[in-house]
Amino acid sequence: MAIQRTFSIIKPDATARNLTGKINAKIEDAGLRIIAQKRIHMTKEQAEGFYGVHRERPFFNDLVSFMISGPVVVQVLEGEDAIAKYREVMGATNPENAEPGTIRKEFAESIEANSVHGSDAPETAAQEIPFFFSDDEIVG
Ligand code: RTP
Ligand code: MG
Repeated sequence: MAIQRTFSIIKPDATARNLTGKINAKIEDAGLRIIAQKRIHMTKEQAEGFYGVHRERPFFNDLVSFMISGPVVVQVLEGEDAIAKYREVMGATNPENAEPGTIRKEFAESIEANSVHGSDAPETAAQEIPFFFSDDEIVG
């Protein structure tokens, strides 16, 4: 399996509970390297653009409101099979269905306030990384 990059967000529910370090430990323990990271407060326009694929979904407005409700930490992760590996470390979207030991099982509050985002495919990662990072902010 090739070395890949994936895009991650530590969501407002997690930053509010001061969980950035604990989540980063799970990422690093899985063998993924944090090669870019910054704490930002997303604008409404950024959140709407980032989640544009979900525009028609019933939860879109709530999701945008949630993502701008507090600071987030955006990251680029690098490692072997990073996209699928991070999805595994995250656990299922709904924490009730997440495997023990995953970030969402341990930390998520609900299907919406589920602590982390991770790209779901190479094409998604290739769009999401430059949405928040310029090349010189990523140090592999
Ligand atoms: P993410 O994009 O954040 O990594 O999560 P995901 O792939 O596991 O889930 P996705 O289907 O892409 O949904 C994006 C985010 O929208 C919120 N959501 N709310 N209220 C609901 O039924 C509902 N469903 C999804 C979650 O924050 C989810 O992560
Ligand atoms: Mg998704």
